[in-house]
Amino acid sequence: MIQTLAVLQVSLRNGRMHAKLWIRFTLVLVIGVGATASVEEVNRLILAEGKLVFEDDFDRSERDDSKEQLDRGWVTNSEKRAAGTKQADLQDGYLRITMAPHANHGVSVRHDAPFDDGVVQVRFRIHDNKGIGFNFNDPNCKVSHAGHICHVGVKPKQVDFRDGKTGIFDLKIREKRLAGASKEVINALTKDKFAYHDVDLDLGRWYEMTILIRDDVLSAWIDGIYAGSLKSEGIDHSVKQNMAFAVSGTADVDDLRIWSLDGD
Ligand SMILES: [Ca+2]
Ligand SMILES: [Ca+2]
Repeated sequence: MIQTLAVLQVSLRNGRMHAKLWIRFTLVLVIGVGATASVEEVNRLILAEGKLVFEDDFDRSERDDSKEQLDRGWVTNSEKRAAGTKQADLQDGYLRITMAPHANHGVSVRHDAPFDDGVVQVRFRIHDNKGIGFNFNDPNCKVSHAGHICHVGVKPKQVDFRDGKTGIFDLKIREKRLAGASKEVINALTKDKFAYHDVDLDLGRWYEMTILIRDDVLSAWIDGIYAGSLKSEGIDHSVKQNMAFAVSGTADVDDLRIWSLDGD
C-alpha cells in the first residue's frame, strides 16, 4: 500500500497520470483483494512488474539415462530418502517425478528462485490421487521445520493451501504435536493456516498452474480458472528462497517460469 501511495503521489506531482503507472496502480488495487483477481490480471502484473528469476522447459536428456541428471541447479532428495534410486527423469521434453516404492519420504525436486512476492507458472499432469505439491521454502528460516514457508497442493478433487511457517511447521506447534498434543489442540492452533478449494481434474491431462504470492496472500489458478487462496501471515515471509515439486506418486511438470514482483 505504501508503494501504491508513492506511485500515486509521483503521478499527481507530475500533474498527469502516466499510463504505465496508472495500470500499475490499478493492478495493485485489484490484486490487493486477492480472491477476485483473474489470471489475466496476474499476467498483466507479470508484464508490468515481473522479473524472470528462473525458467526451465526440460527440453533435454540425461547424459546417462540411468542417473538423475537434471542439471541447471536442480536438487532432489533421492540420495537421502530413496537410497539413490532415480526418481526424477527427463523424458519427452518434460520432467517426470515418481516416488520410489522404498523411499521413506515424498520426492522433493527443488530449485532456488528467491522472491518475496512472485508468480509461478508451470504445466503439470497428475497420474494418481496423490497429486502434486508446489512448496516454497527458506532454509534460513529457523522458526519453521525444514524452512517450510507455504504450499499449494493439487489433487484431482481438491486444491489445498497452507501457511506452514506459522502453522503446522511452526517449531513450537510441531513440538507440541510430537509431544502428543491432541488433534483438537493442534487443529485449534492451525485452523486458519489452511484453505481448501474443490476442483475436478482429470488424471493424465496437462494443466497450466498459476500461483501468485503477494504480501500475505497465496492464490492459484488452473487453466486460468480461479482455484482458491489463503491469506495468512506466514506467507509474507520475506524470502521464498526455493520452490520444490513434492510428489508421493507420479506427476509430470513442464514449462516452468518463476517471476519476482519485488521491483528493483
Ligand atoms: Ca530420461
Ligand atoms: Ca518441455
